[in-house]
Amino acid sequence: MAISYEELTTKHPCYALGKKGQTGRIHLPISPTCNIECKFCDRKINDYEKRPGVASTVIKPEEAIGVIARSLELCPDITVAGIAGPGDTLATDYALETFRLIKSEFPQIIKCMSTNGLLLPEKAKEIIETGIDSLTVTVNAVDPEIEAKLNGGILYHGVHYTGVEAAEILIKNQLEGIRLVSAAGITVKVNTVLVPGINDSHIEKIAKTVSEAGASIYNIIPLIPQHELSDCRAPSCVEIDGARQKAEKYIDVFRHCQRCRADAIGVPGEKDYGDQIYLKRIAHKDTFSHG
Ligand code: CLF
Ligand code: SF4
Repeated sequence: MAISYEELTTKHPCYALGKKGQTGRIHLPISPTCNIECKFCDRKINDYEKRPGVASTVIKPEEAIGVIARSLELCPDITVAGIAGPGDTLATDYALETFRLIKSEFPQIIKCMSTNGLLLPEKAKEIIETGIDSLTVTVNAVDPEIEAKLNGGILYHGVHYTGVEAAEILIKNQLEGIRLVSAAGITVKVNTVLVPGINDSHIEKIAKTVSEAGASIYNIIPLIPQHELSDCRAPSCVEIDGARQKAEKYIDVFRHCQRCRADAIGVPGEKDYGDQIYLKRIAHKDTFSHG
């Protein structure tokens, strides 16, 4: 049985309501490839950028166990093992394979998975059987016309779809997947990248729709302009706060997101141990986040 939402709010740093959580998470950079084309995403392997989609290296499922053991020694506050990239966790089988290993080696660790949701309906049964405790789905729009401005295309069952057609498939699968997974008792969090001028007046609709589908908590992540959306601007603090207040009418809102790298280790927003476990990180550069 997956850990309850109530328990997650005290044991999982990304489900903390009110003040920032004090527990830690380890991100395992297991999933190398992606099956959709977010226009703000620039996936990279490097040591210096601090944002989702970036990792120093990609590791194999069997390497994850040693990585977790070393991380727990360095940071005993870690309660969560998350997989959030650098690509999509369902585009390959590595993430679910890794979670099965974690379940037998570290049964006390919360298993947290993040996905774009394209393959969620067909993988829901396996996710439930694997014993995932918390699932994040990134939903940037529930209107295909808006989603098409944020995502160029999808590769779905060997066919490349683009524009509104791609967006319709993606949104349908995300919502159906959220329904299936949440109905099995797994807590679902939804992340939305807030992009001024594209989805900023659509946040209320997303929050209402995902809440009705079964999501428990919502995380609005400010865009860091890059890639095809490099001409967009980042939302201001006032805009982010306004969006959160609108969403809160329908669903609990998480407010402490740190826009983590796919190989972050430690308590979010505090010391990061990733450079002691993975490759050495040599510099820092501000960039974008997709959650
Ligand atoms: Fe990682 Fe994401 Fe799990 Fe957290 S991060 S897979 S839910 S363990 Fe957390 Fe980092 Fe924000 Fe993500 S602070 S980017 S919301
Ligand atoms: Fe894939 Fe995530 Fe990048 Fe979107 S943001 S293209 S889901 S890796």
